[in-house]
Amino acid sequence: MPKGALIGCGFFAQNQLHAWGEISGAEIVALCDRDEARLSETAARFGIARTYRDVGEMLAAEAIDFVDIATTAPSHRPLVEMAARAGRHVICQKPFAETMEDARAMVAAVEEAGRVLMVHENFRWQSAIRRAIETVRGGAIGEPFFGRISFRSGYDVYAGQPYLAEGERFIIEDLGIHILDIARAFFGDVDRLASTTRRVNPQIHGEDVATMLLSHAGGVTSVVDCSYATRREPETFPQTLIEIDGTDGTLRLDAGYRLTVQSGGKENVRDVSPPLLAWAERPWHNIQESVRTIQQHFVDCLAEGRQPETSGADNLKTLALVEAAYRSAETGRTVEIAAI
Ligand code: NAD
Ligand code: 89V
Repeated sequence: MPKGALIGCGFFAQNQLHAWGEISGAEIVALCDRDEARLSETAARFGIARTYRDVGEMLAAEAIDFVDIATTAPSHRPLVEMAARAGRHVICQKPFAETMEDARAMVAAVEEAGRVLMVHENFRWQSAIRRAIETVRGGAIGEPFFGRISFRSGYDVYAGQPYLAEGERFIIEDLGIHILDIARAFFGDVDRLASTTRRVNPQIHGEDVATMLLSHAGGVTSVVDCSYATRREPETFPQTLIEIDGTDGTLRLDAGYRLTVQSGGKENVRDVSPPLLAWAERPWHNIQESVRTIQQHFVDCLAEGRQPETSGADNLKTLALVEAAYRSAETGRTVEIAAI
């Protein structure tokens, strides 16, 4: 059974460790964090005895097959490159990198080492979104020609993740990245993107509202809109709402995980609420379930010798959309994705 080590015992890593406890075919045997308090608390909570404050020391001492990097983006490139040099497979949290240069270097390093690199891009793995993707791919609404993928909320994300209020970039890099990735999962590669951004909350440094218009290579036009400044009831955090028009019908994923397909004069409405895992809590249970699913996917890919759907190479295409969105908002121009 593959053995792994998790690096970064912070806010979100707790979900990853709970999920590892339920995944068959892999085991986390060591933990690393520079912060002694977080490291020892997490080690005690999950009963993992082997702990390190230094990643190099851990890689030298532990006979592990993979590392699960749960740190924030600035540390990703050095950590991924160290793991690649040590011949380990890698899962790395999103945002994979702050620049395309760093992202390409990480993909090249792991490829050169002949190992697997997956980005923990989990939103497309949420069960409700998966059901919608399968429905569209199965042809239920014919050929899609329009999509709107929308995430609007007033939830206080800064309480759990204070760094989100501090960066020059916020919503596109942190949350929009997931929503752009969902647009790619539905409609494929993107040729051009135009966007606008705005900061509504004066207490933060980056943008908390972004609206993006995507022209997909296959002919679909999609709108990806994100906001953490939307005060409405019911609060829908962290649900992504979806509407897709196809040549034969429409699909809607509405608030409350209600999936509606209208086609051929018929309407089918399903409740696609995610299960509440034993360790999960509302409203995060949607995201928490997807963590287990994506980590299981990684383990399955290792066992079967195939590339993960959200591989490092795949994620370069999502990151290019993030870069394009910032560039377009700054210049007021439509950006060709091939130029990123
Ligand atoms: P955090 O700041 O709470 O935790 C990060 C931890 O990493 C800290 O304890 C820090 O000490 C440790 N660390 C940083 N660099 C290190 C290094 N070089 N060696 C050892 N330890 C190191 O951050 P977080 O909120 O848990 O976010 C982590 C990542 O998870 C971010 O990239 C964030 O975007 C992502 N995230 C993803 C989701 C999702 O649904 N996929 C949700 C929330 C957060
Ligand atoms: O999923 C994430 O990356 C989180 C949040 C949902 C708060 O945006 O940072």
